[in-house]
Amino acid sequence: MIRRKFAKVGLAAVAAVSALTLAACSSNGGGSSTETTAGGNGGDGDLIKVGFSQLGAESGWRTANTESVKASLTKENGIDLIFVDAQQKQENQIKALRDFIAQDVDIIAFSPVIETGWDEVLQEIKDAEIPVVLVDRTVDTTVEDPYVTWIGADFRLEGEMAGEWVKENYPDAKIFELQGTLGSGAQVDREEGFDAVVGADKIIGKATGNFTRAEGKTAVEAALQAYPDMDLIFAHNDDMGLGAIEAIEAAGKKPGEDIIIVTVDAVRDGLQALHDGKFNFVVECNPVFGDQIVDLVKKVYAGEEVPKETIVVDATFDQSITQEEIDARLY
Ligand code: GYE
Repeated sequence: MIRRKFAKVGLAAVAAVSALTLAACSSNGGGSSTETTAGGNGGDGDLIKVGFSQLGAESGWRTANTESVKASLTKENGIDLIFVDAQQKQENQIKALRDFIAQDVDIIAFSPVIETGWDEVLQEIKDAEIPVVLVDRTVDTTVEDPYVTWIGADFRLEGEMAGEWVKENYPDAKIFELQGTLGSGAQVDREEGFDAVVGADKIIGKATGNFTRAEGKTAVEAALQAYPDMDLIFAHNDDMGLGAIEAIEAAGKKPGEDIIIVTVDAVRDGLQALHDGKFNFVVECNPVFGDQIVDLVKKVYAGEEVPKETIVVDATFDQSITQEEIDARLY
């Protein structure tokens, strides 16, 4: 059977991200906990019951995305949210999805940790006739029409934008690529886009840091030994780039000067590192689209037409960024 890779950029509806005030909700401690929306009044009869399987709490991006989801999918907005954090484990996610089927939710929303391995559970969801709103990352499945709509970023374009800056500014760089979680849409597509622009021969080594600061640091410690002549790191997210800074400084080198660092996400800590001269270029990946998810959920529930894809638009930043710009950002 032909494998289909869904949620690739194509005839996408481009949606601008509207400003959203982040609620000061408590941060996600990472426990595989199930939470339901608090507050609200009266019976839940009119609310749309949404099971949301978040893949984890591995990065600043994910924390901001979770905050945005929780701030938007509220009873005030007509949603009864069941939120489950999978701690970056696919088996936890599959279990959460099955629990959502058992709870007979109206809509399932989820952000798949990796692209493959969903065939069975997606078929079960389909058999239960529960519509799926796919969030952030993509799936690669044999199931026909596995979701109604997908919202997320154009990861390939993000990789290409990073690559264009490197090609323009450091055409002879010896590049080490710090990959995100292997097999995730964000890793696969950023890598494809970046490598295609800079040329595979420019990349002297690759390793994964699983999108976390700690694993990014460990991977760069090893890379400094294995590839002593590397002079540029492309990290698939800010957190791993921040881990790289620690490893580089511990080795007595200057991040941003001895080793150029290019990252993706543009969370506040990443942009601060850029302003401080330790990162050199950052491609944005905006996590604040909870309000757009609500909009999609309501339309899907009402049986209205929705675009197959909604692309969250990204910008890029270099060291000319000001402190005021950083302070004004939502995440
Ligand atoms: O870039 C990274 C996170 O899927 C877009 O996941 C997301 C990525 C994001 O861990 O920081």
